[in-house]
Amino acid sequence: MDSDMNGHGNTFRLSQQRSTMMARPVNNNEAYEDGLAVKVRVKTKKPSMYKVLLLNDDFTPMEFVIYVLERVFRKNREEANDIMLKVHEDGVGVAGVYTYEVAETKVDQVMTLARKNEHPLQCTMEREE
Ligand code: TYC
Repeated sequence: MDSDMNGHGNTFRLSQQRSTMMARPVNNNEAYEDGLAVKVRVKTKKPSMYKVLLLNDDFTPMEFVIYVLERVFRKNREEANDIMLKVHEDGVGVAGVYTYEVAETKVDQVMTLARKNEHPLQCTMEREE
């Protein structure tokens, strides 16, 4: 055996010549038994996803919320308008769904823009089930 598939279409070459005294790659792609490399399955996990939520208030102008949705969440005018109205009517709405650090950055960007413009707009994140 000198190669194997990892289930994702990648071929790994497994060396049978590596002595037990030589440096080994530090990953989970190979296990060693009597100096022989054996392919092992690597468990991967999808990252948790986080909803970034906008909260309604009575003072932030609708146009500012639309601007935030376009600028921070890359929505087009129509999408931004729909999300803004949803928040206005229901009290809360999803601006987008991202991995943890991206969601955190978007929340920071919204809060910074809101503060700079002296609007009480609130933005939070919540893990998606
Ligand atoms: N309710 C606000 C108004 O009537 C508009 C608004 C929408 C504010 C969404 C915040 O997240 C928000 N001007």
